[in-house]
Amino acid sequence: MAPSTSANSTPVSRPSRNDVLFERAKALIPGGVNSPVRAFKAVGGTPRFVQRAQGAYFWDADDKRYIDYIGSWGPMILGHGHPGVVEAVQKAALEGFSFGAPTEREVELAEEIIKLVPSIEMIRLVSSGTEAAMSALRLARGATGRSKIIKFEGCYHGHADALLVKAGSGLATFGNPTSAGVPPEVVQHTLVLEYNNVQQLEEAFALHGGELACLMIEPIAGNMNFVRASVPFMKRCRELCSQYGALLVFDEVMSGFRVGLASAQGLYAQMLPGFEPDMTVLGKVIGGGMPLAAFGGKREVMQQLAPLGPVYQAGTLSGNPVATACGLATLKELQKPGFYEALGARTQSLVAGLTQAASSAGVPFCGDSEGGMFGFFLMDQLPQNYATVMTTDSPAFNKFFHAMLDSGIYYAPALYEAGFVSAAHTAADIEETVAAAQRFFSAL
Ligand code: KE4
Repeated sequence: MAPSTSANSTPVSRPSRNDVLFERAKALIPGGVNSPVRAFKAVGGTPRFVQRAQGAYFWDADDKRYIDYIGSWGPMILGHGHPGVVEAVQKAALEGFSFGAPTEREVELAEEIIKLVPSIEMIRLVSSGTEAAMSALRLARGATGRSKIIKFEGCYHGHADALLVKAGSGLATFGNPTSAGVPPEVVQHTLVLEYNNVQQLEEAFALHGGELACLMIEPIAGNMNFVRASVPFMKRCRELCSQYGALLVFDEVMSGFRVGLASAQGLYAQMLPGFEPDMTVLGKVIGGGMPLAAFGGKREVMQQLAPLGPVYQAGTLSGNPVATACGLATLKELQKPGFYEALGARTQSLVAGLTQAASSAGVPFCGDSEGGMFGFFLMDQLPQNYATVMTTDSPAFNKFFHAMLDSGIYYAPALYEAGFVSAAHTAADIEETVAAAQRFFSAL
């Protein structure tokens, strides 16, 4: 609350502009937000309305500064307002906002992504991760002539109907919708399994393998905070997909170019020689904060897409000329020598500092990170699946979240979300963050 003085000069507290804006927004926009997680429903309190951002920081409607560990949920890997990216976007905007016609920059971005992701031979640009995952799913079904798919509890692939599914009551039963408005028959082909459960995976393929179009997975699951697919589990995903002719689809919307230049698939290729997915879904970082996502894979699959093949997919703003300029400028910066080494070390220092702060106060705490993506849990051991993640003491998390927010540290407003460090975060920012956590944990 920002105090002010009334006529009799006694200080009166003026409502926060965040509160005022939130009330205005709630009257016009469902929940006052354009994406549910922004509403702070999981943690309570008033969302911070961002007025401006620069580098590792943003300033809210009360002009309070926060160290930003969300970075638009992943895209802002360089930090906000990187000069090279701003310049590229400004130049592109002056040349035209949208044409609905092919441009050279779409070709350049396709070339750049294909150069950096060897498993991708052809790629289609779209405007959001949801659109990319939905299109990849349709393509997998069209290319295989099969309807059934496997996804995993705790993995989020955007809000396309067929992917808004929770686990059924067993292997034989397929998913139930997680959202109203999704008819059960739309998800009847979606089988939801437990992440990292090899036995369940084997059983599902034994039962349904010949009917499976694809298995879609977040290789590092940022939608249940930060859970890695174990190497044995990922090895079996690859082997079983190959054995039964299902496509292995990596949803790297969050992990793509965030965990490393070769994305998560590059990490698994180091541990499983020759490993690669059949299709990859990308977003966030490749747009640098502008609406741009993509899906790509082997030529023989991708050529099933219209206008070449029978699988229809389209988009007015696909490959938008301003968004592609933003994405290209971002990818250019990521390839500079030492970029990920420095980013990874900075992120690791954050997780190590937070863990130390908690453990020195006797608070159960563990965390993990890869590149510029991290997660932490108020528990002793890193969870391996969604059910374990959700055993987190959420009131305790919410208390931590708000204490950090009050200290000007902005984490994801939900315990099942990952966090992100940018190249703009400094050692001093990490020290400030860890100090705030130390104050909180030692006061418990
Ligand atoms: P979008 O449609 O939100 O661009 O992307 C959907 C999506 C697909 N796949 C993965 C692995 C994702 O993480 C996402 C979106 N991530 C969320 C954060 N958990 C975006 C934040 C939001 O929904 O507002």
